[in-house]
Amino acid sequence: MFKWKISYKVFVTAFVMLFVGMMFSSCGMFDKEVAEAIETESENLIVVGYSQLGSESVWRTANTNSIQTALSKENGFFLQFNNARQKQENQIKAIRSFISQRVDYIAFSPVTEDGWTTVLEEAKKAGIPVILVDRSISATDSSLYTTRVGTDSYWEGSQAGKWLEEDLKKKHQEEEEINIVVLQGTPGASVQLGRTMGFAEIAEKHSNWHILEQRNADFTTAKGKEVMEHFLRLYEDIDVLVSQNDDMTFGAIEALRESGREIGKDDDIRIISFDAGHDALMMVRDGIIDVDVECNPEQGETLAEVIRMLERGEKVEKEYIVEDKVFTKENVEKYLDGRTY
Ligand code: GYE
Repeated sequence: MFKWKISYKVFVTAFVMLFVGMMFSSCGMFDKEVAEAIETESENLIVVGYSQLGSESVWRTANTNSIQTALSKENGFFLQFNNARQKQENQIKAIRSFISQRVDYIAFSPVTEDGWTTVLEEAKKAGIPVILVDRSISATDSSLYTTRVGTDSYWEGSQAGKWLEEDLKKKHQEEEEINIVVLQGTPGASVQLGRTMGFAEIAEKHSNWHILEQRNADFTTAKGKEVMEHFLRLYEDIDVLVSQNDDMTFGAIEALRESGREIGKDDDIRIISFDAGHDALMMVRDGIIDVDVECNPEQGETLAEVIRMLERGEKVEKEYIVEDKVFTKENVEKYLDGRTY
C-alpha cells in the first residue's frame, strides 16, 4: 500500500546522510552508495510513533520492552518512542508531533479514558491510523481508532470477586461479615474503572461484603504503602485487601508488616492482586498474596502483527485481547519457570 510519507522519511534520511556525510567526508570515505543504502533502508521500514503513558510499574516496563522488541528495525519497523511520564498533555503533544512527522501509524496507551477526541480527529484528518495498546478510551466515535490491543480489565475484576466467593465457601465463611478495602489505580484509567466495576458487581451480590473504602494509590509501591497505612489507621478489622496492581500490593505488604499484622498465615488478611509479575507470583507461591489476576503486558507481537495486516490492506478486528490467567497457591508453581516478566 503506497502512501506519501515524505517529510518524516526525508527528515530522517537527510539527517542521517548529513551525519554520515560529515563522518565519512572527514576521512574521504563518504560515497554515494552509503547514502543510497541508508535511504533504501529507511524507505522499507514501517514508521510507528508510540506514546507510552509512563514507567510507573514493573508491568509498564515489561509492556515497553515487549513493544520495543517487536517494533524493531530487524522486524521492519522504525519506532519513534515517547514516554509521557503519566501526563495526558505529554501524550497529546507526542501524538501531534507524530502527525507532523507524517508517521505511518500512531499507537499509544491512553493514561486515562477521556480527553482524546480532538487529537484523534487531527490524526484521522491526516489519514494516519491509530492503534490503542493496553488501555482504552471512552470516545463515542469508534472510527477515531482502528483497533485496540489489550486486556479485559472488567473480566479481571470479576475474576477477583469470583475467587473471593469460592475461597469463603471453601472455608465455610460465606455467611461472615467481610470487610474489604481497595487500592485503586490511576483515576479515570480504563483499567482501574474496569477492575473496580468487575469486582464491585460481584460484591453487590453479597450483603455481608462491605467495601469500607476504595482509594487511589496510582499503581505505585510508595502510594500503595501510604494508602494502606491510612486504611490501617482508620479500620480496626480489614479481612480483604483488593490491590489493583502488584506494585501497590508490595507497598501494602510493607505497611501491613510494619503494623505488626501477621501475613501469610491462614487467618490473616486475604490479599488479592493484579498483573501477576514474577516477583508477585513468588509471593503467591509463599502464601503471602492469595490470588493474582494476570494482565499480560506482552502486547508488542500482537501490535506488530496487526500493523503488518494493515500494511497488506487486510481487515482487522476492533479489539485483540491477549490471554490472562488467575494464579493461586494451588496452580502457580507450574507457571513460575517459563515466565518472561
Ligand atoms: O495493571 C499497572 C500499570 O494499564 C494494565 O497499568 C495496565 C496497568 C497495570 O501501571 O501495573
